[in-house]
This record gives sequence, structure tokens and C-alpha cells, in this order.
Amino acid sequence: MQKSKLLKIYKNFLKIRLCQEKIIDKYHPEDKMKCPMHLCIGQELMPSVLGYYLKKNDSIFSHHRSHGYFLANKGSMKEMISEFYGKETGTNGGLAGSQELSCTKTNFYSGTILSGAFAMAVGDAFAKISKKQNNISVAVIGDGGMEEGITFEAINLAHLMKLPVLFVCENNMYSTHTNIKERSRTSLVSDRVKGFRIKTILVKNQNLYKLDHILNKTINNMRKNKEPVFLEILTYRFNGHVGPEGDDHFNYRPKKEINYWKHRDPLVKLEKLINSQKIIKEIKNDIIKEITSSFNFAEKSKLAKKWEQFNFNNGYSKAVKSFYKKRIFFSSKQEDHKPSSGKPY
Ligand SMILES: Cc1ncc(C[n+]2csc(CCOP(=O)(O)OP(=O)(O)O)c2C)c(N)n1
Repeated sequence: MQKSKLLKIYKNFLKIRLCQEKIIDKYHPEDKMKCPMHLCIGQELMPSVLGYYLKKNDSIFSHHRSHGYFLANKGSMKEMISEFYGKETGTNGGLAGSQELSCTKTNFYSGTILSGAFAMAVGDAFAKISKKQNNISVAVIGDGGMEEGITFEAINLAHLMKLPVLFVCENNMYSTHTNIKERSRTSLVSDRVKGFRIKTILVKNQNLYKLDHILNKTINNMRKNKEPVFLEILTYRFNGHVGPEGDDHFNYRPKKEINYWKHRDPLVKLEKLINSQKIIKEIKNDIIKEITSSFNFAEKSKLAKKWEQFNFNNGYSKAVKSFYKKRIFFSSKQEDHKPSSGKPY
């Protein structure tokens, strides 16, 4: 791999990792950020490599675990952090937060409704074809999202209409706290998609070279031949499902499995390939500067006006209290839950 490409991918990766680590550090006890966080630490490889190949008018429709795709696709970190603080300088004026983070300037859209990304990318790709644009739409969801019927409608239509959509499934084996083996007999979601005869690709072991080779070839080909492709990458989130608080005290993931993936952190491999402490330090310092100035910018920005309409001590808390009073309590006994065997796939 060319050194310049390797460095670009490493910068994308490190920016995503360090920015999210900072979010964890700052979240509590400050409690100034206004939204929950679906962090993607552990899952940075796909957005980092993809970011290298996307062009200006390509679009990304991402699931709720979106920070990596936003940052790797030239999203402004200061606007993203401001968004989390509910500030009017945020990507969406401080009202969308992490789960709905979107940015028309970079054609980036994310959302909390599982698998909506697949359907929206189909419409977007259709618009691109109609306008004779030579661009692609990328749609990203998780393995849990593959259990929504709309994914198969979207894949079928994109295939039938020859639309340039790169469907990506980040298979991290868990839908919230439930292992894929407890949800389906097909642990590899690409097996389920093959019946549509769409081109399917499986990337195991967070393999940088394989992923780079595949994305290079696939995206070039999609621009020329206007065909959708389905790519499944096996990956793992290092943090809890939604945080920044961890959730491994629920014992839904075996320690062996967590260690297996952490020992194969792609960041370690990337740094070995760069093989220069000096270069790594320089890149790290630049990223830390960007992170510091992004948080300063966010903290100094004005709170979005709309937030002032919510009186948290009054109407809102009354509504929340009455909801909790009425709601049905479900048993959350952890002994009912069987952790998986620990063998990944
Ligand atoms: C249509 C819909 N159903 C259910 C949910 C609740 N929900 C939010 S995240 C999640 C699990 C998602 O798992 P996965 O798609 O594998 O993504 P991951 O969180 O592992 O990245 C669920 C069920 C939702 N947001 N939307």
C-alpha cells in the first residue's frame, strides 16, 4: 500500500478513536452533552478506508453508530461536537444529537430508525442516476438492522433497477445485548442476501489490505457499471451498546470474546505498518489539537434557542415522571440471559 494512502487511513482512524475517547472523558461528570452516544470504538476500520475512496457528491446514509462515517467523510468535528452539546453551531442546529447527526454539505445522513439507511440510499441512488451523476450512495447498518424486512426490499429494488448503492453491514454480532446466534441460524448476514444474486462480499478479521483492495475495486466498478454491491464486515464494538457508560457488567459478552477482538485492534496493525514513532506522534498531536479546539468551540457556542423552550424542571420532568409511573416494568434478571460460547463465528 502506498505510504500516502496508509497515512490518510491512519489519520481517519485515529481521529475517530481519539475523538470518541474524548467524548467519554468529557461526558460525565460534566453532563453537558444533550444526547446518548452510540460509540464506534473498535469499528473504525470500515469508515476509515471508505473515507479514502468517497468523492464530493457521493452520499452516506448511516445507522445510529455514525460518528466514524461522519468524520471520515470530511464532516466538521467542531460542528459535530457542538451538535452533541445542543449548540446552535451544531451540524443540525443542536437539535438532532448523535443519533440523527446529518450534514447536507457533505451528503451525510444518519438516523435512529433501524435500516432506514438502506431504503433512503436506494432513493438517493435513483436520483443520482436520473440526474446522470457519476456518484454512489453508501448505506451502513448493523447485523440487528438486517432483521428488518425493509433491508430486503431495498436490496431487491437496487438490484432490479441497477442502482449504484454500496450496502454495508457492520456485523458486530450483537443487537443491543443479544448475540446473533440467539436471533438467527445464519450468523453471516451476507448468506441471507446471496439469494438476490447481488454481488456479496465478506471481510473477516478486520483485514486492512483486503478491505482496501475490495473497496478500491468495488467502488470504481460501481461508478462505471451502476450495480449495487453488498459488503459484510465482521467487526466488534469495544464499548457498551449505548453510552458512554459500559454495559459488560451485564455479562452478555464472554470476556474471552472481548479479549479476542481487543487483541486484534486494527489500530495496532496500522501503527506497526507506519513504523515511525515520529510520524505517529506528529499525527496524534495534530488530531489532539483539532479535538481540543472542537470542544472549546462547542462549549463557547450558544445553546440552541429551541432548548430554552424546554423547562426541564417543570413540564418536561412532569411528563417523564408520569410516564415512569405508568410504565410496565419488565424483568431484567441477568441469569435468564445465556452468553454466547465466546467463539467468534
Ligand atoms: C425500527 C427500529 N426497531 C428497533 C429499534 C431499537 N434499537 C436501537 S439500536 C438496536 C440494536 C441495533 O443493533 P445493530 O443493528 O446490530 O447495530 P449495533 O447497535 O450493533 O451497531 C435496536 C433494536 C430502532 N431504533 N429502530
